[in-house]
Amino acid sequence: MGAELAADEGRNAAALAACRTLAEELTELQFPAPRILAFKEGSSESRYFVSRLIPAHKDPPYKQEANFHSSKHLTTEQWTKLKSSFVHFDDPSFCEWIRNLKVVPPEKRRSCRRWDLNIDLLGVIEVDDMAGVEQRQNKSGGGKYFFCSGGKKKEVKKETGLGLSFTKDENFGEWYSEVVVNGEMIEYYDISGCYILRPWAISIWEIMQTFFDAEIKKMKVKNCYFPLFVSPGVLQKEKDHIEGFAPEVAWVTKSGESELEVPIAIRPTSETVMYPYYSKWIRGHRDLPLKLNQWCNVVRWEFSNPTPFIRSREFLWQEGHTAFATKEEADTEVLQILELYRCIYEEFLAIPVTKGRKSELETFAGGLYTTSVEAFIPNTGRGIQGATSHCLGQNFAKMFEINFENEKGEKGMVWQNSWAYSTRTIGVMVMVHGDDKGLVLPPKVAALQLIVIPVPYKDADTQGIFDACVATVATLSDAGIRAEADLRDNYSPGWKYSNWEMKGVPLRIEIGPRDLANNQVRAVRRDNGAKTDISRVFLVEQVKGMLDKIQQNLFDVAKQKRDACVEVLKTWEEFVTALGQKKLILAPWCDEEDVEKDVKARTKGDMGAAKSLCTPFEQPELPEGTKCFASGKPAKKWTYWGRSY
Ligand code: 87F
Repeated sequence: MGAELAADEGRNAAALAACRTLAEELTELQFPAPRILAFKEGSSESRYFVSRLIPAHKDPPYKQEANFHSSKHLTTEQWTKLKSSFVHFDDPSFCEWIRNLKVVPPEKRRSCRRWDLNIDLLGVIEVDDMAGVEQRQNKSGGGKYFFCSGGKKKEVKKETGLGLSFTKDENFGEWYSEVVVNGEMIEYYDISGCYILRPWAISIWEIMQTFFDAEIKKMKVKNCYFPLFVSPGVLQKEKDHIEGFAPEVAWVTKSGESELEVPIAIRPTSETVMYPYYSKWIRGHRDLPLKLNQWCNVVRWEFSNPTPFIRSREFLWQEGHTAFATKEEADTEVLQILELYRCIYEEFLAIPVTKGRKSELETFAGGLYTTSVEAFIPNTGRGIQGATSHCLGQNFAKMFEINFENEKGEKGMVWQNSWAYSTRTIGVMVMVHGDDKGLVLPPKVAALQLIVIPVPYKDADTQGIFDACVATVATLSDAGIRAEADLRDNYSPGWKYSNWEMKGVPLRIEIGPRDLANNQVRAVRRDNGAKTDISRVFLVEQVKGMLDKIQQNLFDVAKQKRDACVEVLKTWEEFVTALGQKKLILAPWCDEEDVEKDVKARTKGDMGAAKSLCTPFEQPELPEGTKCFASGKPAKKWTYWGRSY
């Protein structure tokens, strides 16, 4: 057990030792020995742990009992004491004590092979044990420690409570973390910044993938798969471009106990993996264009605030890499792909985006120019890059010697593009549409577009109602609607309503005795709660119509909210005020890199600096003599600015 702990300060060492003694006393007769868990602030472990404690003191008694079996036996007084000992994850004192632990992270604790096992054991934490820890903590005068005893792993009762403990408006960050878990999109994992994508999320990804894959195939793009690993040699070749990204590259340095002779990198993107082979495969003009795409995972070892889907250390994406004989062909493709990205956001995810060009500072260092679709999250007032389509020019062709011979026998260098969208799309969708009841899925991407729930009151013809539910699903499925019935007999209709609302299913159909008698069903929309009775005679048309309306309404509402945040302004004072009000700013700009750097420097702070998001292709009129909002020099274009993810 000792090997599982490390503390680098006397005070912490003493506190941890006291904690260890207590754990030993309490589990004296148990085998194997107890383990003590000490978490780093903000690590996925601490988050996982705390997310199981914090809801507990806010939840109704039945939920508390489900999480902490022995809480049933507590007196009111003991309850009060216990509740007051929990601290909020975002409470500074909580952060402070976690910081005080100064625990050596798992990577460095060579002897601890099973950090994951510890997490697994979190389910056995008992209220009585916690009380014991509290006592000892007072004596030692150290921080607070949580421990759980190993060995006697108990079944944790399935959580029965529904609902979210945070609202979207009051605590957006916590709301998001909770909604992606309770909506069954992700599960936290014991490596910070890595998340399990559950079927509910993957099905959304697959629907977008099916669309995009078919579209790029129409453009004659072919799928391929290149290895996950990158040799340091080729990575070095691109060193000018990789320079800024270097800290994010993850390396494999060992196999078993032996050090690799040459460490290998894990792809953060595949330019350096693919282009040496483009050089080999492209010889003459007949080998062009070469248009390849791969659906894969990439790893970027981010250090700032990991967020499921939005900023994770491993994510899924498609990366397209194409090579052409002429710049014109490359230019055309950049925009064709960007249009597909707009389509994914606006038509599938019902999220309004702006197409535009990135500033010099925000352009991919290896590229010639970068275009993007940009979304906006009104709650946080932050812009978010939705997807990028780059024209790489001939930079990589030079580096990797991707040359070809044209019809006249002259040597030329290829023109290249690269483009990608990732699972970030799903996070943006959750942030934009989710509400205080949970996820809200646009029908076009929902694995399940409609859920049928039987509502059998006492003495009702239960079998008749169940049969009507099954028949309704059959009719809808035959018409191509993704529908299922929730016929579980261990949950009440009310529980099922909340459960499917949490998961964001766009439309719910309830069938009760009255509906059965009238040959109708009741439809309830997830987006606005509207209830409509539908005759079973017109079921398919009506449901199709409603799903279309929901899709459109989600987009319209999201657009209204985004547009309400746009502030068109012309001066620095207005800019600073608007930034403070979480606005998406459209301002005239001189388009100079130094001025953007200056804007960043002048807006630096806790919330992060403002930067240019994009110069929209659709430009409002720029009257002669308009000045740049930041430098006062003549403005060249209207550009969107704001804080961003
Ligand atoms: C992180 C580590 C190493 C972004 C990185 O956008 C390298 C990189 O090159 C890196 N993060 N990038 C830029 C990626 C550019 C480009 N790659 C292909 C795309 C689209 C798909």
